[in-house]
Amino acid sequence: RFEGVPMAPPDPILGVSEAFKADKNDLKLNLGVGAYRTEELQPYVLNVVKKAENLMLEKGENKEYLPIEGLAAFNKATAELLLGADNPVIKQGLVATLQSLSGTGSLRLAAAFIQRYFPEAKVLISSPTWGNHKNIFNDARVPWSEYRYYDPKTVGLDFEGMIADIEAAPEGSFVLLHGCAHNPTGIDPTPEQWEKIADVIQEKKHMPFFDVAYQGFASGSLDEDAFSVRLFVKRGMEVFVAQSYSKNLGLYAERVGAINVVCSAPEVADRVKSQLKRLARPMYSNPPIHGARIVANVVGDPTMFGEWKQEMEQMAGRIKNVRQKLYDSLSAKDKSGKDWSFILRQIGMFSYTGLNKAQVKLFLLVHMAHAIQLPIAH
Ligand code: PLP
Ligand code: TYF
Repeated sequence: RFEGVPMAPPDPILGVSEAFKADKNDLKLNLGVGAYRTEELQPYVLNVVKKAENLMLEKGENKEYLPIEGLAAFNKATAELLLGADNPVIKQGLVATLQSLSGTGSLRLAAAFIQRYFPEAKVLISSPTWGNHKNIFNDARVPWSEYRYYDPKTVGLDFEGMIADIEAAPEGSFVLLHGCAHNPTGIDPTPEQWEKIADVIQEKKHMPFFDVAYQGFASGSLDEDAFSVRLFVKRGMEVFVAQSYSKNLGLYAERVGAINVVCSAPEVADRVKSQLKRLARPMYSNPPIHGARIVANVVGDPTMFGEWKQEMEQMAGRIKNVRQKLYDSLSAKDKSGKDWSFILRQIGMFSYTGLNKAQVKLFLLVHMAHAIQLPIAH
């Protein structure tokens, strides 16, 4: 029966990791997977996470099932981190929050919700975007199209193109936006541009749909990185937000995240939440407890919360530092007079160099040759 199953293509990001493992060169660096490494190239478990885990072990918490919507303390903490603890929409009960399987699982749940309750709607995604976005909407049978985002001429944002494409989309489309630190370009709109984006989305009665995978990890500040989402919420708009704790708390493999839906009335939020639960139940029944407890314990304890913010700042700072070094060495070595400052304007763990395939190959060849001290004809 299974003979007819064809081989699936490998995941492009995981493919790079496999090639990396197989490579014997000492100077190899894996620039594919979005996972933070220390200066010594090692994976990093945050001290505050270890501390929270030790406390959890001491307390001897059990492993009983969570309810479908997840850990209540986590859901409260995650909505407050996203929107600000004193945001009126929280006080008014307008936010439906469901713990889900990290960023990816939360996006997938949101996609299932769109497919079920807005079967006519289309999702607009940026060109380019994180590769998995297309897979998620394809598998959920949600039609999508792209809006212009990256401008190769400036290695910056094609803002006019973006606005024009969002404007031209059918009324009531879902517009997927990266809350901060756009993956893969590292190019974010300015605060003024965010205002204009909100204007068009509001005029066209579109639904803003944020993917927030890097809150606090991009700038080092949880509040600064939530600026875009809070701007839309402040306008009284309904907003969809998927959150992930993979990067900012280094919980990659624990699968901790949430879907938040800011609604127009508390009854609406209750109904939306009930339907999200109904979708989650036959998919995975309920989410994992360990990472959710870590988040709830860290955020719920002022000392640990402070320590987390410090470690987040350190990670964001190191990434900015690496970015500066890349800029400095490119500027020093490149005699063509090209302006590389776009590298400094990008944010987060991804960077677009603006180099084409042939240039990247030459760049690698020259660097490898220098490193292993081979003579090379430039
Ligand atoms: N969204 C974006 C833009 C990402 O870059 C990532 C991870 O790289 C995710 C979502 C989902 O990550 P996870 O499922 O580990 O939370
Ligand atoms: O896209 C990323 O960077 C993360 C890492 O099979 C990842 O989602 C990539 C591929 C994969 C699992 C995780």
